[in-house]
Amino acid sequence: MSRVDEPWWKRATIYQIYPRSFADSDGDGIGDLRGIISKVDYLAELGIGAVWLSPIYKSPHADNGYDIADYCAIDPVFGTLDDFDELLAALHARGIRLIMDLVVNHTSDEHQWFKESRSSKDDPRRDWYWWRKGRTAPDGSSLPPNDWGSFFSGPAWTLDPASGEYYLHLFAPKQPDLNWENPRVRAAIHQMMKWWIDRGVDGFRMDVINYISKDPGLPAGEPGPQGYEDGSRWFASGPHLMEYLQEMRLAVLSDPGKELLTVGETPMITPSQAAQLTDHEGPLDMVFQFEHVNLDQVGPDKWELRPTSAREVFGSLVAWQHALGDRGWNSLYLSNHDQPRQLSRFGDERFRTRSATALATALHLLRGTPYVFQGEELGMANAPVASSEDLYDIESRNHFATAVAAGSDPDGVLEVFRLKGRDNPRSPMQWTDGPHAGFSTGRPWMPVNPDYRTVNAAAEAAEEDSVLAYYRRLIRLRANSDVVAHGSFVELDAGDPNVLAYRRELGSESLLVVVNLSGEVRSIRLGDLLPPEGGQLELVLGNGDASARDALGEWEARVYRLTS
Ligand code: ISL
Repeated sequence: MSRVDEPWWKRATIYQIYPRSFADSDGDGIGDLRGIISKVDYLAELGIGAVWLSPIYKSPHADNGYDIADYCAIDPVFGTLDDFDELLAALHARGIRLIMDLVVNHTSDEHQWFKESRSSKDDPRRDWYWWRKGRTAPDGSSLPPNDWGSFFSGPAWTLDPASGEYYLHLFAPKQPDLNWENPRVRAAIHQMMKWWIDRGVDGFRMDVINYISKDPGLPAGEPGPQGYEDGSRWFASGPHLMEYLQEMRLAVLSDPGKELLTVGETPMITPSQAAQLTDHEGPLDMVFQFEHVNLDQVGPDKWELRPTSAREVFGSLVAWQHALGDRGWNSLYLSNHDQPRQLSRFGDERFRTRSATALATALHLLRGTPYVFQGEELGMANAPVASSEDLYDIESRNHFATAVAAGSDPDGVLEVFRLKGRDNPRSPMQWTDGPHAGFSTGRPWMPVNPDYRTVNAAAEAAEEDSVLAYYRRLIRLRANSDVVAHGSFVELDAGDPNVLAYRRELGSESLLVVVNLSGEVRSIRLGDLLPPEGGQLELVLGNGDASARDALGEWEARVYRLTS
């Protein structure tokens, strides 16, 4: 396949920026667009092909911007539309595309649409949201229409006293769900997306996009956490999902001259559903599935945890390699703004550089598109949580209050947040060893991780064997390699469950990847990992000295090109 007719996102690495924590230009302690502009050369040097920019739209920030009050306005805390246009031009000038975060399962309750919808039962926008009468309890009191729980604790319904009706919010009460059954809602979203495309953006990451089609009866769910029902069987991947996404693709995303990327965030999606959404006729290019990042969850309660390991995580990712094969396309990620930092969760801070680069090697050379969450390329670790004062995320703050009120030990709840809370990845980017790690000249909205004095971009840019230097090499290897972008995936048995081994093959080209996903030395038999026709091994990338042919050091990763 020539480079001309391949989709650009099969060769690119995509970098997620959480604007609040990336770079602050005006000293208010919150990252902003001009801060990102000041870092575009850093992004270009990293070699990424696109930026996924988490929400920058007008918002009351109940959920750090995933509660949008105006889809076509930049929130003043992040800057202006002129700043946005300047950032877009600066990225494009460096060959970097920009993917916007599309949050359209819900709006903010401060969006004009919701204000009108709530104003009266007869308002033309009433059915732009899910309004329902409540039930009556035996004692005559009012109950929500069903017992679905919110992802952010409490019920998924809030009573509007003025109308006596309840509105649905799968997340916070300040995030009312849009009613996608209504064609006027869909048309308004399409119009907004076209507005951003006309402004020059290169695609969308679609927030919980498989929640937009719900069973209109909103039936009772299964027993869920905190005594509420888990309604996900009725709101995830509902009856009209394919229809709504195909309609969106035709209406907005099919301009052949634009090569727009669509990546859907799809919690609970199965491999067959993902293949249907992302195959050649599918409406999306790829999806974020959650199997590997939920292996540590027991049942429907996110906070009921069990131990997991890097090997188990990659076992799941390998299964998805087979499941999508050449039918669909995988997003490859281990962390993001909702997931703990992969070094702390799946790696080993005692082997920081080795384990950070081992995880990256194992992930990036799989078949799919890799995503790097800001700071991952530095080996940044989870933000410390000493007390409930260190909880900033609405999901964690609500759960902490609910769990402690129900009698849970506060320290036990904090320990669970240290393992799975969404504050873990959100501490400010660590640029230098100076005040506030060079993130801001003011007091950051969230403390910088104290390890910034040694873990920072400036220090690592100067070191040949730093995590940053390795990521630059790894990202360029993918960008310049047809076999990584387009090759098949061949799973191998390295003879040790802690060693991940696979080949990527395209015609006569073949890469062999072997990674020790543990903190112990492991023996391997490289000869057993060659294809039937054999071949010579040429080391093209590694995080160790590769001196022992048949033994991998702790967290050692090697990539060989096979030559006949
Ligand atoms: O917390 C999670 C990871 O375990 C998920 O439940 C996450 O909340 C879910 O994937 C939805 O995430 C997206 O939508 C939310 C927003 O809070 C997240 O930041 C966003 O990524 C509501 O918009």
